[in-house]
Amino acid sequence: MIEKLENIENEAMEKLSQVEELEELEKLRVHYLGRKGEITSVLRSMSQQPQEMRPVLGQKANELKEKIEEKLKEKEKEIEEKSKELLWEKERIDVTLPGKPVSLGRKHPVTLITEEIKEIFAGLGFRSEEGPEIELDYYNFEALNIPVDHPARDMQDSFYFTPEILLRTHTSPVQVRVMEKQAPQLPVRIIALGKVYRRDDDATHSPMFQQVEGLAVDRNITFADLKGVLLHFAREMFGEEQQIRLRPSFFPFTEPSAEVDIFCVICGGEGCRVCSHTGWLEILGAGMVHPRVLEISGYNPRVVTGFAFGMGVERVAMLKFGINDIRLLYSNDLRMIKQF
Ligand code: FA5
Repeated sequence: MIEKLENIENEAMEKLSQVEELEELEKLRVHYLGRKGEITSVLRSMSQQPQEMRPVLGQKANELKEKIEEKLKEKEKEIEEKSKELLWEKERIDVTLPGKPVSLGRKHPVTLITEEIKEIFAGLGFRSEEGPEIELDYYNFEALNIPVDHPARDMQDSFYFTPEILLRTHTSPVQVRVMEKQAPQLPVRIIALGKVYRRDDDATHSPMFQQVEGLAVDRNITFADLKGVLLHFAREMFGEEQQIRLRPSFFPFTEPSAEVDIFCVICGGEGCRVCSHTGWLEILGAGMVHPRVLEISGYNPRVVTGFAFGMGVERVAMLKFGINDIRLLYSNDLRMIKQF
């Protein structure tokens, strides 16, 4: 019997030391210590042993039982630790790996220029106004003294919804809307920034583009004030040395009128695609507000005068950043935007 117990012990210890999974461990527990297990059966058969042997055998069997229980516990702990380590190994974060870069959003070049324009004119006392992009024919054309047979009114040049409603072709209608609201109070000194739409499409003309309208109405405003404001703007935007050039022009809502060019900083005046090989790029139209427009908007043209201008924001951005095709600004190409 003693020998049998020793055999059980040897076998159990060997098997237990080889176990690697909890399931196997449980099987061994049942095999040795369960109700029908080997130790249990030894203890049960005790009554068949000689009387004097029973205490020794009992003690030995119990000692073995305890030894196996202890080994089971030890093994269980060992297996659990090991599986935790494996899990940790699998889920471990390798802090030495290079990180995934998070790319930051940034402002579009037209937004950057818009903000700068607002700041420059705010410094001269011009407040910002807004007008609708979907405009009435009345404000876009009629109130601006643009006659019915003017080419801009042609379906080929403007986007119409109905004969009376269209996408505004310039920001000048805001002039009339602001004066109507404010008349007869003086002075009027506003800029209006926003999108405008035309049937245009080439390297310097986009079907949707942005304009800044400027308007100043007061007593004794002269053409020299207009020129001074525009020169100040050009130098703030492009540097102290910047030159501007005024060319006589025509707009039905200003008299006299001019177009203003900026010295082409892209080619340094030598001539390139942006400036159509002239060394100058037209950025705005301007003039003294036409007496008829003042009158329609509620001001007395015998008492007040005013100047107005309408500038292409993309043209300013192209010159400032050296962009040679306006379409790049609206291509939605992140490689382009990331450069600013
Ligand atoms: C006008 O739109 C007038 N309303 C400007 C004005 C306002 C004159 C107040 C007098 C008094 P014009 O069509 O020339 O004028 O356009 C003004 C500027 O917008 C141009 O000098 C140019 O810089 C820009 N521009 C015109 N068409 C486009 C286009 N398709 N894409 C980008 N910029 C354009």
